[in-house]
Amino acid sequence: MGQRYIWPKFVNNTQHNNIASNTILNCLELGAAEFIISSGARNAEIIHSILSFENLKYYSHPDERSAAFFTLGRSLATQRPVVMITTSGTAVAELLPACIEAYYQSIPIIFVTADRPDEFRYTGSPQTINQLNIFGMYAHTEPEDWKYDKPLHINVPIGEPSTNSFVPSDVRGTVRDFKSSAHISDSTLTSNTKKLQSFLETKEEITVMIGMLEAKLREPVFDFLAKTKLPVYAESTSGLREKLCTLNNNEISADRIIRIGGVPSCGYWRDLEKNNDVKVFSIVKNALPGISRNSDVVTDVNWSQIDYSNVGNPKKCHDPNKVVNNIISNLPLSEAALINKISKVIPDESLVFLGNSMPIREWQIAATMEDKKCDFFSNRGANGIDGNVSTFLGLSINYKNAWGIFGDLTTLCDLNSLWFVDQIKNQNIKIIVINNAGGEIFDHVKSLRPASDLVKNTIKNTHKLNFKMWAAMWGINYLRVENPNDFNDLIRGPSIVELFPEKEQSIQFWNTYNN
Ligand SMILES: Cc1ncc(C[n+]2csc(CCOP(=O)(O)OP(=O)(O)O)c2C)c(N)n1
Ligand SMILES: [Mg+2]
Repeated sequence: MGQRYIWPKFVNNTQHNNIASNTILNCLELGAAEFIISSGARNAEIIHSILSFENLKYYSHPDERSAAFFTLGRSLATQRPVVMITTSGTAVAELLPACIEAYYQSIPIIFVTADRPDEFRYTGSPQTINQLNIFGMYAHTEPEDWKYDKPLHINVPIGEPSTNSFVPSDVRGTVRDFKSSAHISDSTLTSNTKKLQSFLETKEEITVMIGMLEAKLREPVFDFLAKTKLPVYAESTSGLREKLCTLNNNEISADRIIRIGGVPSCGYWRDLEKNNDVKVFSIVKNALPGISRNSDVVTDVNWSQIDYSNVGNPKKCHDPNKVVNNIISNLPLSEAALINKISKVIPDESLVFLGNSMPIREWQIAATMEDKKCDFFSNRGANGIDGNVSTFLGLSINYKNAWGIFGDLTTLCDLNSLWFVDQIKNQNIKIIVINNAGGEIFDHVKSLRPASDLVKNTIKNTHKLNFKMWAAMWGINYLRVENPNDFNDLIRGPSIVELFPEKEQSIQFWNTYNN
C-alpha cells in the first residue's frame, strides 16, 4: 500500500501550495508542538519551513539515531506528539531503533522523512532507497486515522528545490492544545473493567505487579491498590515503588498475577513463562501480553469502578532497605552501595532515568525507599542499550534536576548524544556512568557460567576505557567516583560522573543478596 503525503482533511491550505509548509501545518494539526531536525539537502525545504514559522520550538542533531531517541524523550516529557525530520536514504533507516522503542511504549512520535519523487524509487539513483512503509508494523502510515498509540511515519517526496524554495514565506502555524485522548471506546472500557472484576472474584491468592506506568495512571492505580489491599510488587519506573509497601522480587508468590503497565524487569515475570499454573491478567497500553503463553490482556480499565477488597492474610512486605543496608554497610564500594548513595544525593523532584541493564535492577533493590517525588523513566519497551542517553536528554528539559544512570556500554552506544547539551540549557544534568568495564549483566546469566573466559569476555565486551575525555570533548564537568564520599565534590553544571565500583565487593554483594 502506498503512503500519501497531503491530507486535505487536516489542512485546506489556500495560502499557498508548498508541500514543505503543508507538512508542518499538518503536523501542528495533529498536535505537535516541537520539531527535531536532522538535516540534509532533501529535507532542507522542510527545515526552512520550520524556521520561517518563527514561533516553533526545534532542536537539531546530525545523527538521526540519537535525534530519534531524543524525540522519544521529548514526547514522553510533553505528553504529546513530537516530530522528527530527516533527509532521504539511510538517514531514514537510523530511526528504526527509536521507532521500535516508541512502538512498545505506545509513544506518539511523528517521523517526517523527505524522499525523492516517486519516479526515482527502485532506480538506484543517489540517496534513493525504498522508504515506503520502511518501519513495517512499528509505525502507522495514515495520518487520518492515527490513534496516537504508536509512531506515525509520513514520507514526503520532494522534487529539486527551486530558487524560490527558500524565500521568506508568510505562512504561519500555531501550536494547538493537545490532550492525549483515550484510544478506547466506552463499551470496551466497561467490558475490560468487567473482565478484571471477574478475574479478581476468586479465592485464589492474587499479587499485583507494576512495571513502567504512565504518570496519569499513577493516582488511579495507587487508589485501586489502597482500596483492594492486594500485595504488590512495584518497580521504580511505576513511580509507586516508594509510595507503597512493595514486595521484593523474591517475595512474590501467587495463584494469579495482575500486571499493570510495562513488562516488569524482574526474574519472577520471566519465570511465569514456564509457570503455567499462575493465571496472568495484564493491563497495558500496547495490548501486548509480555509473555508467550496463555494470559489475558486489556489496554485500560476504569479503576474506580473495581469493587474488591482482599480478605486473605495481608502479605508482609519487608523494607527492602533493611536487607540491603545491612549488606552494603560492609561493602561500601560495591555497585549497589554506590547506587544507594546516588539515590540519597539526588534532589527531590528530579527526573531519574534508569539505563539498561544493571542500573534499573540495582536501583530496584538498593535505592532508598524515601519518597523523593522523583519521576522515573527507562527504555524498557525493547530493552535496548542504544539511545538511552539521548532519551534522557530529551526528557531532561522539563526538569529542574535530571539524573541519568547508565552502564558503560550503554553510554558508549550513544556517545554523540551530548550534541544536545548546549541546546537544552539545563544546568543540572548529571550523567552517571557506571563503569564496570563491560556488560556486567552477563555475569548474572546462569547459562553462561561454564563458558571460558574468552567467551565471557567477548560477550561482555570487557574493556579498559574511561569517559574522562568524553566529558572534555563536550566541555562539560567530569567527576571520578570510587567511594560514596566522592559525591561531595559534585558541582553545578552539566556533569559526567563516572563510577568505578570495586568488582570484588560487587560480586560479594550479589552473593550475599541472592543467598
Ligand atoms: C542495542 C542493543 N544491543 C545489545 C543488547 C544486549 N545487551 C543487553 S545488556 C548489554 C550490556 C550492557 O552493558 P552496560 O551498559 O555496561 O551495563 P551493565 O550490564 O554493565 O550494567 C547488552 C550488550 C541490547 N539490549 N541492546
Ligand atoms: Mg557495564
